[in-house]
Amino acid sequence: MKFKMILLLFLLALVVSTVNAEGQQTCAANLEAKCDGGSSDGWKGEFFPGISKIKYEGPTSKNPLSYKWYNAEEEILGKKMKDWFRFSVAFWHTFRGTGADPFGAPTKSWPWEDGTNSLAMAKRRMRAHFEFMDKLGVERWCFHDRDIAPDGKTLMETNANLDEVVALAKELQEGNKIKLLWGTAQLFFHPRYMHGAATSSEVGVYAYAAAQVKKALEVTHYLGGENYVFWGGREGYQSLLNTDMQRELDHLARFLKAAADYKKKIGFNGTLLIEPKPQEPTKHQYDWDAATAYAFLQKYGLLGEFKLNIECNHATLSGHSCHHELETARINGLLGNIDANTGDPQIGWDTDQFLTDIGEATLVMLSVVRNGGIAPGGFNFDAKLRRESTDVEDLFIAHISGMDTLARGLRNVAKLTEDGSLAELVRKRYQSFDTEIGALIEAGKADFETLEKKVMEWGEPSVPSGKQELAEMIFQSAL
Ligand code: XUL
Ligand code: CO
Repeated sequence: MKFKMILLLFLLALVVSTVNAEGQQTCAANLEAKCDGGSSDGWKGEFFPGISKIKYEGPTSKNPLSYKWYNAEEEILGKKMKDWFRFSVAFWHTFRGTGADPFGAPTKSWPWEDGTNSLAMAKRRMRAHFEFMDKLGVERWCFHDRDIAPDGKTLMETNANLDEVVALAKELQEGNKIKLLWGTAQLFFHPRYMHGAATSSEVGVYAYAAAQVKKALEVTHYLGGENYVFWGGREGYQSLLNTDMQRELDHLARFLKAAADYKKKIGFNGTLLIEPKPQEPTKHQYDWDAATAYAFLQKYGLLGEFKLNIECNHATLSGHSCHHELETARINGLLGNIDANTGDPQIGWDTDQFLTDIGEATLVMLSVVRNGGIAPGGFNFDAKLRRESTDVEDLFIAHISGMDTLARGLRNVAKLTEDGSLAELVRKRYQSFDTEIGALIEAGKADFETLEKKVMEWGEPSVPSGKQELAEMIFQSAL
């Protein structure tokens, strides 16, 4: 009996710490008083006193707090590096990530945190965030509504909390020449969204989600956001036995159409982006991958209203490479933004690590360069420190390393472009279509009778080597 009691208490503690640690988005009951906050956030001086502005020192530098490959103002392939990347810090990972996982408590205790989810704490955290970006030299950021401001007891109170923090963010943006890459609504943390938001079986939840997105679009617009993201974390199912998939997808389409209409109504010109992910937290998420999202947009007449935000770790979860997802988005005119991160080849879930693989970064940049860049999108570091990385300077090192890796990717693409042999290999591979009959086929003017006649005339076609190993050799030589 005693053992059962201890086990019950242990499980209860685990659930409470997991819920708090995952996001700390809800005011804990015992902190009610502090949740009301005060107007002053009670923090004086710098948040990162030992760290000065991060500078480019070149590849020979041994200083971990310097850029070795990312040189913001340097021109590569006709554009400044900073304009190719338009890097962004993800507020949720960098300033709300605690290191907690389903098996363990938070590991990070940043000096500016007071353990509450109060409004005063939200403001102090926002000031720390802007100092971080300024020192890093990153000019953009992204947020979820509930990362930056605490929930109130009613939607009205929650919106008022958000307005207060957003007003401070606007002031800090102007003072630091920092822009908002995108905003989004957090439609997955609160228990009301357990069956989904736009795809919930409950009409009240659908309506609540709509009200939340309405407000998130308004504040994103107010902050001059360049994009707005829809990641449907709980828009999916755990079992088809209790799910009306057709009805849920229809609801999702109605919801997105209403969002596109509201965007126009308030004069917001940012791009609306759908972020595909195959699963986690649901067993199946409706925006499985870029091709699924494309088919959905096409079916519901939403092409032209939305583009895609491709996240590398989501790509690998769906069984594709990041390069595949980027190319699928690119060739369909849907490449809108990149959530720059990577997964772990031995782990099956969304580890959200900073991308440090130079080969992968080069493939990513091949797509971006072919696309002519991704503005008004950018590279948002939807990536977090490992649980065991607990120094404040690790936040800087992680971003520097991610930026340097992508910068190396861009430099490698410049080498490949200058060399030209990879493009030439691909051109040659398809040159049989650069003929009269090839042109007819590509123009949709070659019927089967014409082609049969050609085969009678030509006989057996010649089939040359695909030269994959040569392509790989050329690619490797640029790394
Ligand atoms: C979750 C994820 C989200 C979205 C924004 O896997 O990537 O953080 O980027 O909601
Ligand atoms: Co993401």
